[in-house]
Amino acid sequence: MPRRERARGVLLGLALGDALGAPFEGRSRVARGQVEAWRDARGLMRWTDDTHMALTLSRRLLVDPDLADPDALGAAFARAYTNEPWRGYGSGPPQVFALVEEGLGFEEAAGSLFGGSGSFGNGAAMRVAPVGLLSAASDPVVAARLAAIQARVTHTHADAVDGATVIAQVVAGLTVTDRVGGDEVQQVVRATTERLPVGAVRERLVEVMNVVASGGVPQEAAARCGTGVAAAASVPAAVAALLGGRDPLEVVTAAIGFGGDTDTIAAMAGAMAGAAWGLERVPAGLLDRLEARGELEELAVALSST
Ligand code: AR6
Ligand code: MG
Repeated sequence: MPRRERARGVLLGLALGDALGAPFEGRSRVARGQVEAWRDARGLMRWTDDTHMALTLSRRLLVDPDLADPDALGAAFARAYTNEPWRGYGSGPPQVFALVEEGLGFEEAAGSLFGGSGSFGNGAAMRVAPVGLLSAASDPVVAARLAAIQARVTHTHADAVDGATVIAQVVAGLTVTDRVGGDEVQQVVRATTERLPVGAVRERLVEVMNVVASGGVPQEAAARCGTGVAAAASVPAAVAALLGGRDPLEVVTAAIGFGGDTDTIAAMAGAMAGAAWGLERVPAGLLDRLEARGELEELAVALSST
């Protein structure tokens, strides 16, 4: 499958997971039939802050692919938030934007949150997938560096940075591969996990891989790591959905079924699954319902030729 098809799969997979998962956010379990009914409905499917921030990051990467100016990225996030504050943002990013208004730098402001520990939320991981589309990101060191730079604008906690690194490296690893079957996905996840620093994200990824390797269903793996907004829970949960699936719609539906932070777990899972399998098996009618579908595709193609 051509690289640009995988790239389209990443950004549309992210938006699809986000928009399909959004109505179910916060539920403890979501029945498959409920997700299928929403999948088969008609009308525009709006996405939330996950895709909103991923769009902003995509546009910035096209003008500054090294993220040499992180504060310019932060300012772009802040402008997007000011224009559309109703997208379902967590409490952290708007606090960062307000502190920057008062004169702090972005990283300094982000580092002061939550008693000085910085946010461990999944906000840096949910938006990072476009980093994995850059050809430079096929080097895992580059992917990790860019993931961390874009994270630290709003999320300085090690778990948030590690979570973003995982999504960026898995997307990058799968986007550059010519042929992807179940084995390649497992290999990319394992290599990514082994490169991570010791910490909560790595620990739970190991647990997810063990559950899946011993024949456990993704639901069981996700239940072990939790499905809340913490990066250390939701990023491994998204990986569990990826490891249990064979096409993006199936992966996203499974991820929503876990409950909890459904839109963000499904957005991260959808981006990784889109990188692995593209969109061939996703009904065109469903993609047509996605808000800003055309712009997402254009950005994906542009990023994958950068
Ligand atoms: N200590 C205690 N609680 C924390 C800490 C910490 N160090 N870090 C985060 N929390 P936030 P996000 C809690 O606000 O990561 C949206 O729906 C705290 O309750 O930085 O950008 C997105 O779509 C904090 O408000 O947001 C995501 O699904 C919460 O974790 C989700 O919210 C989230 O961290 C997270 O987005
Ligand atoms: Mg969300």
